[in-house]
Amino acid sequence: MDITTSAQQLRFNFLIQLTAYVVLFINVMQSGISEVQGAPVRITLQTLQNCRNGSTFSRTTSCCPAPDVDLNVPVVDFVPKRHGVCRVRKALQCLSGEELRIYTEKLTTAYEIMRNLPASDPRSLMQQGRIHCAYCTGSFTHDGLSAAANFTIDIHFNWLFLPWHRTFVYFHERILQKLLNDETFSLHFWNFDNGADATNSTQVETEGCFKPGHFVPRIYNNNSTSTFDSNRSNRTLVPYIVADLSIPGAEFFPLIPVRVADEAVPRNREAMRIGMERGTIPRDFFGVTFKYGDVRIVNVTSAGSLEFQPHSSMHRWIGGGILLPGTAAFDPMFYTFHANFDRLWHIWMETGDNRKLQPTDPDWLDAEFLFWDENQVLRRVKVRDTLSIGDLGYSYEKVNDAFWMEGAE
Ligand SMILES: [Cu+2]
Repeated sequence: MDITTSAQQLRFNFLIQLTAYVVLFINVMQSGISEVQGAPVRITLQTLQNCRNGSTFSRTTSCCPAPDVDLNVPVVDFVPKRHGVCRVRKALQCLSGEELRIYTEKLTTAYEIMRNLPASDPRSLMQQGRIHCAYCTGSFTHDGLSAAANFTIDIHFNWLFLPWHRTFVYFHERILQKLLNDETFSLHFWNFDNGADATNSTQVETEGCFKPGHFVPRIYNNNSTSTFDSNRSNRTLVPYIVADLSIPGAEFFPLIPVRVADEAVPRNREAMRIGMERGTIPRDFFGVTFKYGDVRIVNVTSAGSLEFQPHSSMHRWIGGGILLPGTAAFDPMFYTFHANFDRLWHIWMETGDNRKLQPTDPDWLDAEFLFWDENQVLRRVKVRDTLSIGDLGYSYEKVNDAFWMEGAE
């Protein structure tokens, strides 16, 4: 490259940078962002009423509440049940005998009822799927700001991911309980991170469940029951294929290779170690901040370590409807696999001094969402109310958590 070309290149780079600053300045002036920074995200009735079509991977989505869902209703503050009976969410692969028979019957009955509720009922599977879709396709806009300028809200790729999904699964579980008229019912979890061979485990004699959980739970794979969804990828139908927790983006298309267990298990162990790393600042595990007045983030590298991987990988591996945020929560499998991410967040918090790295910023603690409860009452939930699963009335069965931590620092 000669000197003239270098000088031209420098001028060109300078002009590009100058243009970017001018565009940024205009955006800031138009949005009034300087006045609104430093406030928590708030989903209000107004946010719901201003819901609009969103988009995911260039496809338009229509996920706003159905027109006959009444949005002129009182909103009731959510208070965690601090003294309720503590239920245990168990590892699906460890249910057997009569317990498995009863659980299968309850789970499939609940989803059958949920699928058959009218579309106007926010507890229907259709509306449950739409709620997740609306929260992750830019359908909601920060109150008072412009959707056209991209001031829309996403609960992925930022610090809202963990608390929002915990609360979503929590209310989904309460709805299942109500449909069954059984307050003791728990949404058991897909323990996909557990690739341990029980016979090799040093902990086999201690309390807990040590069976490998990295296969698709059979209870969700019976095509004659309500927990099945024919949209999933074909690989989920093949018995005893190990789920892949570390699919690089480059393998997204056209086909994700099927890895044999000998290859998949060590890869998964490594993916879990990285996903569950302590990190050094809150951003590492929880993701970047997202506050009122921020433009929507759609960049996976902004996610916390657990969301980045294995979460995104699992969405790709299951595939079909679960591949895309707009359609993921129409499949009952979404809720059991997200229960496991909820459990992993809980385990992370209980490990060493990780708890010190949980954000203390009031803009995270006071961020608030709206969810319909089991009685179709709209509940306002703040992030600070979701931070203890004990307060929410459940715990997780102990499984071979140490499997993927073995050998870690
Ligand atoms: Cu997800």
